[in-house]
Parts: sequence; C-alpha cells; structure tokens
Amino acid sequence: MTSETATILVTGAAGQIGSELVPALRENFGQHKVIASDLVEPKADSLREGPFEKLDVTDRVQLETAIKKHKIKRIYHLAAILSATGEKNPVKAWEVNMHGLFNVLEAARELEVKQVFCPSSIAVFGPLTPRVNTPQDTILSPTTMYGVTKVAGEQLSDYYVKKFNLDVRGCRFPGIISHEALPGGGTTDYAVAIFYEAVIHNKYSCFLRPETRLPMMYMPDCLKSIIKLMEADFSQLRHHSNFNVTAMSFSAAQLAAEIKKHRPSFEMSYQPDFRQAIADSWPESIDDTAAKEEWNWEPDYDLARMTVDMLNVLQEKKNQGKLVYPG
Ligand code: NAD
Ligand code: AKB
Repeated sequence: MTSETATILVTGAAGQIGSELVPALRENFGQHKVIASDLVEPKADSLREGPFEKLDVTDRVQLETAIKKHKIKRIYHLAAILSATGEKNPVKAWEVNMHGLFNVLEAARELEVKQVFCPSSIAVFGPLTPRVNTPQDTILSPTTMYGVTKVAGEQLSDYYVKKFNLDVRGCRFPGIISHEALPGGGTTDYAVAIFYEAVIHNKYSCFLRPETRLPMMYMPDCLKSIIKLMEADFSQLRHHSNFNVTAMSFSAAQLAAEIKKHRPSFEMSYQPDFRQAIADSWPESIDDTAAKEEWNWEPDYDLARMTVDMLNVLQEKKNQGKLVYPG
C-alpha cells in the first residue's frame, strides 16, 4: 500500500497500542492518511496532531460513514474490552469485541476495504492447552469472555478470508509493556504498573503471585510485528488472523528482580486478586515459529533491555514533571 492510494482507519486508537501505532503509521504513510478513531477523545498529544473521528465500532452506520468519508482502504481494528474488564462486564465484552469486529469485517467487505488487522491474544488459550511453549495450532479453551471473543474473532476473520477473499491478519499478542498510554484493563497490566510504581514510589503491590509466569512483549516489538505482518505477501501466509508472537517470558518475581538490579531498594509485595485465576489459565511461554517462518518475525527486546528502557523513559518523564499515573 502506498500513501498516495490509501487512507487508514485505526479503531480504539486512544488505547495502549493505538496511542503508539497511530504515530508510527503516520510516520510511514503521512499525517493525514491515518484517521484515528475511538469512543473517547485521545489524551496523547501525538494523536491530536492528525485527523480524529469519534466512533463507536458497535454502530455500523457510524463506522461505514467514516469509511466512506475518508475513502478508507485499510483498517487496524484495536477497539476492544480486555480480560479483566471483560470479566466484570462479559455482556459488554461480547458486544464490543464481537459486534465491533463483525461490523468492521462486513463494512470492509461491502465498501471494498483492502486489508484489516485485528489483534488476537494469548487469552484464546486455556487450562486444556499445553502451557509451556504453546504451539501455534493447538487446543483453544478460554475461561474468560475476552478469550471466548478472541477465539470467535479469529474464526470469524478466517471465515472472511476463505469465503470473501478479504485480507484479514492478526497476531495473538502476549502482554504488551509500554510507557505512553496505560493499559486498558487486562491481566498483564501489572507488568506496566510495576515500572510506574517503581519510579514514583519505589515499591509495588502486585495482583498476581510471584511465581506467575506469562509471555510478554515490549511496545516497539509489538509495533514492529504489526507493521511486518501487514507488509507480508498475503499469498505466502498459511495462517492469517492467529499468529503466535512473543518476545520474552518472566514471572512477577523475575521482573521485580530485574528492576532491583537498577533500583536496589525497590520493594515488591503480593496481593493476588481475581486476575490470578485468569493468569493461571494462560500459557507461560508460546511458540512463534509460524510467524518466524511465514513473515520473518524476530523481536528486538528481551527482559533486560526492555527494563532499562522502561525505567529510563519513565524516570525522564518524572524529572520533567510529565509522568501521568493515577496510582
Ligand atoms: P485498550 O483497552 O488500551 O484500548 C482499547 C480502546 O478501545 C480504548 O481506547 C477504548 O476507548 C476503545 N473502545 C472500547 N469500546 C469501543 C467502542 N465500542 N468503539 C470504539 N472504541 C472503543 O486496548 P489495547 O491494549 O490498545 O488493545 C488493542 C487490541 O490489542 C485489542 O484487540 C486487544 O485485545 C489486543 N491485545 C492487547 C494486548 C495488550 O497487552 N495491550 C495483548 C493482547 C491483545
Ligand atoms: C490482557 O491481559 O487482557 C491483555 C491480553 C494479554 O490480551 N493484555
């Protein structure tokens, strides 16, 4: 896709991933070629610098109006309710995640949108799935409504690929760690909160047990995976909307120990809550060989490199009085 021929719509653009994906896409395709959209006005300055549409993905008319108005050719569909929020309100999670995706796919088919990206999640896996080095093609047995919608979303997306030849792609993301926008209500959010708390209070009370080990990825790798997958030759892909991708796996205690290497007086305590059961149902590590083979996926950040970068960026923001954190 070239910037002359196509305009891009990003749904859920004010969220954790959208706040960084939109500037990255604008850098690649041009400021006015990328339309950010969300239910809420974006907080990030970087998002306010280009076009924005207030848009509810569960409203098909609003969605189609925006697609027609901007002659959209590619959609990055990020609007969703994540695992922890979804367990508090499963009906809303179904409504946003399923009806939102159905609207996006139907609008894309009818209005000749060329490409759709829709992220899936490690939440598609469950207690019946092998937990270590979880294979690409394996048992999907989610225990959360979020996971149920992600399994159904993968199946629905693959249906549109087969039935209508629509180009739909997606990764099963692990927990994403970042420092621009805070995560929006997931189980892996602790791995972001810990850095803010380390920089602000030098201590953190974790809602997961110390031995809980989950797959994770730093935001630059998340953006890299999205951009690389969307550039891949469609005819070479054997999978479409469900690529396992990962960069590292660590337990809550290992992350605390890594932070302590840089801040020796950092203190971690543990008060597990309802999110522990969700984390216990997810893999410890996942096998992303299919992504490596089909579109040359390779992450750049491991735990050590990501930790140094997170602490440096957040400390710098704090020094400049720009660190916004509700805790
Ligand atoms: P987020 O919660 O930070 O952002 C989601 C955005 O969607 C929010 O800004 C919210 O306002 C918006 N939204 C909610 N309902 C909407 C509606 N009806 N219409 C329009 N917008 C609506 O989520 P994120 O972390 O940026 O995740 C983006 C995608 O990536 C989701 O599909 C999520 O499941 C997936 N994912 C994220 C992670 C992660 O760790 N961040 C991991 C795996 C998968
Ligand atoms: C969540 O914890 O819900 C997300 C995810 C892994 O999908 N971060």
